[in-house]
Amino acid sequence: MIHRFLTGGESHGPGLTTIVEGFPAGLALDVEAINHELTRRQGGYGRSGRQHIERDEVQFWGGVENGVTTGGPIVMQIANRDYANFIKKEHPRLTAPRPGHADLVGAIKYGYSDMRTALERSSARETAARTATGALAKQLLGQFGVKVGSVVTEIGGEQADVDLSSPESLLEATEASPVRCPDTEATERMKARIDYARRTGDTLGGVFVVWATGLPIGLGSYVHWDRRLDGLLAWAVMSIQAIKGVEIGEGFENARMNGRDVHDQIYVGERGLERHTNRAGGLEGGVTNGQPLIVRAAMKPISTTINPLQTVDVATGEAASTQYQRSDFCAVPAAGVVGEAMVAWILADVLHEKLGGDSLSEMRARTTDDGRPTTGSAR
Ligand code: EPS
Repeated sequence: MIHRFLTGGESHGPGLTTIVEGFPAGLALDVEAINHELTRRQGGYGRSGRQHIERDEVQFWGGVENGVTTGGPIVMQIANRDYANFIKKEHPRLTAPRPGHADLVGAIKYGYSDMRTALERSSARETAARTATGALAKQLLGQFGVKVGSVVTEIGGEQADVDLSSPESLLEATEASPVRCPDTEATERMKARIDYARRTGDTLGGVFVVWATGLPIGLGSYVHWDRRLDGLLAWAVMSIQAIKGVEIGEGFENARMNGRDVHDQIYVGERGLERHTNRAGGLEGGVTNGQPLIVRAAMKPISTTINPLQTVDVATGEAASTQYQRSDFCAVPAAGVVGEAMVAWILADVLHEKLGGDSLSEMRARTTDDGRPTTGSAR
């Protein structure tokens, strides 16, 4: 991969830092747009009170001069406002691990006597840093006509009927929905389901779809396993906290159907080679095929529940109940925004790989006037 990024920081530490390496020089950054992505991630019905404390904004500490990337490592920081509250209080040792969280495995792996240390770094607070990173990637992709968005299609078993055939048309309705679902009737059902979970001291997961449009044919490769774009996308999206399943296109449904009904048949249309369907989700052989990219992800319910779960206090060896820590009831709408960030990150990388160059102008030199790569013809 050409691009790399690392994040550092804890949920209740002073803040989060991201270092982005390999990004091209010469990209004029829209900082407001990055902050807008951070605000989108903070929203969604069912979030915890923590989001009333935080007001995520990015500060640049390197790699940008007069608002333009230099090609050097881009260093971004996001402050944790809750840090000031956190350090004022005593925090009892956490010794009764929450099933489903990293509490137990983290404490055993790193030898902590207080599981809070595992909680702090494993927390999904870290996704704020990923979102800022993905916002950079989105801006690079935007230079080449690629758009990335997401929709929530399911929360707590409440499903929406969402037509993904021209995903950009869903943007307005999605952003207007408090659960980021373009189906207004399903939005109400999802909200009611979240209200019920809140009343019963429970949490919910769900499903979201990340889409990308404007992708040229030929990003990714089939020549090696670690260059297949479907694998890279699954890796990136699966790495998001609480994501337990990733599907490209209609992956699982296709597995139950006949091949003749699954494969997206090709014909010559107004825009050249066209397809009647997009069940492959925009990838064939781990390579973009010019159709919209469709990546679906399943998020498990948040593992911190008001009504306790059975556990063991590892300090005493006795049976115990989990202690409630402030948390979200449902973070699927926010996870969709993080999913966009991770998908954008991977797509920006394979686009840079395709076009080459150390600067935006060198990348542009390999494109036509409408931003498409100059290479790539079957004849
Ligand atoms: C999280 C627990 C909660 C969430 C947090 C993720 O933190 P707190 O205990 O401070 O309320 O709010 O998510 C964020 C802070 C965020 O910005 O998304 C966890 O355990 O993963």
